[in-house]
Amino acid sequence: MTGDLFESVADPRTCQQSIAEGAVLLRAFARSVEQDLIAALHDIITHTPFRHMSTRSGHQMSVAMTNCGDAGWVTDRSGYRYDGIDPQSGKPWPEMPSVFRELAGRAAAAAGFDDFLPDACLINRYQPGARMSLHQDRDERDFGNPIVSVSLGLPAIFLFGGPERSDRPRRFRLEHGDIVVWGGPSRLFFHGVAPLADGEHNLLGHQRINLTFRKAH
Ligand code: MD3
Ligand code: FE
Repeated sequence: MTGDLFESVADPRTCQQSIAEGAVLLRAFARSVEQDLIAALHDIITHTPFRHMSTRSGHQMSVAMTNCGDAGWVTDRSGYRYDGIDPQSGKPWPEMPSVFRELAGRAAAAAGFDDFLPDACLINRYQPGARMSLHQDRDERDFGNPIVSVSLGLPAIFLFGGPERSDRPRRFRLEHGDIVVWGGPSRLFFHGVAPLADGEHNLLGHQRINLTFRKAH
């Protein structure tokens, strides 16, 4: 009986904070399903392993990536795009697990975006030293849809700029279980991730995993 009572209330570690117009940080929001997320992630990477993609300019990214869902984000010498087929296997990306889809939907709703139905989940793996330089996410069809990001494993310093590349970024430490919903004007803000510091996370070891849920098409 007490179990039911406790399960019906929010995780006391969670809290909600607006960090820019349309951007909401949900601390520890993913913690309640962390085991299921990690189990689903392990299953995905047996089918479509992490790989270091190359940019159009031919540079290999320090972040390793894979995808699940109907569309996956890929980059190669022809540029950036969403593709239904994993170029490495020649097969469709694994289906988006319901625990992923439902978590993204609940987070979006908590931030005020109802009926978010992502068709793409880009999965980023940071090992110590890996980083992501300042960029905008503009490969999706409709910028009216938010992007939902879920941080797992080691903490990272997230760099959050503004609408211009030259806007000085603010720094946020994103920890295991934190979710950020990026909608409204913040959807097109420049952002990046500082080089990952080494450490050991009790569930994921020497790495950080970031899931970004998108409506690509
Ligand atoms: C702000 N990933 O995959 S997630 C990316 O931690 C990406 O792996 C970073 O940037 C990561 O494109 C940051 C947070 C994030 C994702 C998308 C955004 C922040 C965003 C889109 C617009 C504004
Ligand atoms: Fe991004």
